[in-house]
Amino acid sequence: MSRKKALSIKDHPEQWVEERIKCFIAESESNRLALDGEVIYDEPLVGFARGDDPLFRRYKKVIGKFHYTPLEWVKLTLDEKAPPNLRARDLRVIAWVLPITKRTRKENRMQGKVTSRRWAHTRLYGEECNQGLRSYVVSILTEKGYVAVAPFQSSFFATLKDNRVGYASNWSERHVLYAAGLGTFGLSDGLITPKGKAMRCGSVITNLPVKPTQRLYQARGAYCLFFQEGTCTECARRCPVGAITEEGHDKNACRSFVHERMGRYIRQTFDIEIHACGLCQTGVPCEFEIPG
Ligand code: B12
Ligand code: SF4
Ligand code: SF4
Repeated sequence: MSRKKALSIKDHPEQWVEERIKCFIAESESNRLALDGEVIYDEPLVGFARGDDPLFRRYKKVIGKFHYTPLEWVKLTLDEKAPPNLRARDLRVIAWVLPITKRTRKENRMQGKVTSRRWAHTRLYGEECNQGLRSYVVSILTEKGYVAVAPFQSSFFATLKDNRVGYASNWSERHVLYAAGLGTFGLSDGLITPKGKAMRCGSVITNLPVKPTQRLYQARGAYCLFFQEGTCTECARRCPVGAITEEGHDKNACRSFVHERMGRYIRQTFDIEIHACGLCQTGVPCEFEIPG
């Protein structure tokens, strides 16, 4: 990536990482839709959390014991290659938001019952780009001699159905972003960031000593109009299967629509193999900004 040279990793670790993530998204061919060659994501947002942030222990209660801490991820994934005596406080989590472009958001916004072609392509090829970014961040940090693990790419990563919280994973990237100061949860469960909710996200754990990003919120629903004022509920109106109500998000109804009905529809209509929906992420006040 060409804008690389200016900053030194030792003197400016935060800017060094942020610059590289932004360059990857600006320059990588993987950030282009095969449909028409247009970009998939706009400029990313980047944030950092401490490995010993008390939130990671709290997630063991909020999500479940199966949700690993950053230290557990490094030890499990690197095994004997993990530096001896590595402590939670030596670790940081790098997290990013990949905002979905205006054109793709607009196309999904026009839809009422089914997802749009560009949204489905973004789900498929945009996640490939996100995976490429996770690998890229791991490789540039490893090359510089730092520990780097992308839990989503670890053989220990798993999704599951828990008795209490329902569909979940052992590394929830939304919760990681919340810890890294990048956004708060909405009524729909979607994470609302300063670039809105129509986004995908990713994360890498490292021992590069970046300064944690300040969280400009106290409550997990701070950016959602429903949690703040009892108004809005536009995401509930947008959901074609009534999976969002004032009680929250029905993951079973959502998952069966997204994975089964939309999976079939996308295969038959767009000829690609992926499940997607995202109607509750577009045509809502939190689509591309913090509402209010
Ligand atoms: C499993 C999964 C699903 C499941 C369950 C979703 C869910 N709510 O967890 C299903 C199949 C339903 C699903 C659907 C979709 N998904 Co999905 N999914 C995941 C996956 C693989 C794991 C999510 C996870 O671990 N959840 C853990 C559970 C426990 O989270 P939760 O129930 O939402 O958490 C609540 C509680 O923790 C609660 N809470 C209670 N007390 C406290 C206290 C504190 C301090 C905090 C912080 C929170 C908290 O707040 C949370 C919100 O209500 C992630 C990828 C990843 N590894 O993170 C993508 C991910 C969440 N999905 C994503 C997307 C885009 C989608 C879809 C739009 C499909 C699409 N691509 O078109 C829909 C949207 C559904 C919705 N309304 O949000 C994005 C999220 C983007 C965003 N803006 O939020 C992710 C992060 C993928 C990515 N890498 O970008 N998904
Ligand atoms: S659409 Fe409204 S109620 Fe739903 S998450 Fe966004 S701000 Fe909250
Ligand atoms: S992703 Fe689709 S089905 Fe799931 S809650 Fe959002 S609008 Fe409803």
